[in-house]
Amino acid sequence: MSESEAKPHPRSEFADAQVRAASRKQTRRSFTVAAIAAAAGYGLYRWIESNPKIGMQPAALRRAIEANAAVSRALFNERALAPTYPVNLAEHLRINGLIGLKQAILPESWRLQVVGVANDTSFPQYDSDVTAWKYAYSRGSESSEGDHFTFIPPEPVIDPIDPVVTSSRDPSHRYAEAGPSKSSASAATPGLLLTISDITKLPAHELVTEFKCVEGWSQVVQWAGVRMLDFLEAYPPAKKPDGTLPRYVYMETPNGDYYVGYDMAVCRHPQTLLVTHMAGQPLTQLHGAPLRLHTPTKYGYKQIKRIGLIAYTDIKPDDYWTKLGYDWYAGL
Ligand SMILES: Nc1nc2c(c(=O)[nH]1)N[C@H]1C(S)=C(S)[C@@H](COP(=O)(O)O)O[C@H]1N2
Ligand SMILES: [Mo]
Repeated sequence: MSESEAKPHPRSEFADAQVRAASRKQTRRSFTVAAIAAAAGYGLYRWIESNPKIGMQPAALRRAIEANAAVSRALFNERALAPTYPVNLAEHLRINGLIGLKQAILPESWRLQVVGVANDTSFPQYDSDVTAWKYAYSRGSESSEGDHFTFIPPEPVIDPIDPVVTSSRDPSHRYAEAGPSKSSASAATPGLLLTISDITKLPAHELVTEFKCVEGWSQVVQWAGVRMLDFLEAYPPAKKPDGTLPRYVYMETPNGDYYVGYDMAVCRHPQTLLVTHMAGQPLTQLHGAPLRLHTPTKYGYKQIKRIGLIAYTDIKPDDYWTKLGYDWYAGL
């Protein structure tokens, strides 16, 4: 990590050029806004990069993030696009954060539970209790979870001969540091159980963006999948009795260990993807197979790997890292 800090990043120059080109098209007023916000964001980024030892905890960093989030919320239209990059600048994303990925999941056992869809009973994928779905995991050693700091363990090997079928809440299960989510779907929640092909039949999209972790590293990554916007159109949220739409989207891993809450606006952002492929390859287990979320508008901790549940809700959802003191918005 340290050697890459010293090098000038070709992608920074590219981003600068892109920002300049985009800015010329904007009005003078929005140019000023973008420039102020970019300066604020760059300042924070430099501060993080120059900090010799960033863990997930320093209070100063947390305050800076909160201030930055307030600035970006005040200045940025939620739809402002993040810079994209030529694919030749894409790197291999490191593995970071294994909460909810303890055991390899058997891909054919994966379903996406979707809660809060309009007219859900009219879908062939309707199920009267999506929480009863049983995911299958491979037997084998557990990777050390709870250690959020960067380490690259070997990919767990799936043993197709001897799978262990567990419910999503097996009794031996112990929660990671932040504890259980308050926003998990309770038993007997109706909804849809989608297969991966229900998702990949939506229009395919590719995106090369910068992925930024709050710990102070970033990488340019080539993502492919479907837009969350298209998912929301295919499986639209039910309106509330007053005719308005729920304001939030909640997502969690199949075992409920990792969970993230999003504003509906973030999910409607055209660069928010439900990702199935990285660097032209299907996602690996530790990168969140078969489905993860990417949004270049938020830090990495808002980009959940191995999504098991998507729920539309009007109650601000629980969020793993927010419980441990991080900003809920995590905006960039
Ligand atoms: N299920 C799950 N998703 C997660 C995490 C995690 O621990 N578990 N960590 C988050 C954080 S902090 C980061 S930086 C990215 C890392 O993604 P990567 O391992 O593919 O680099 O995943 C995010 N999504
Ligand atoms: Mo992260």
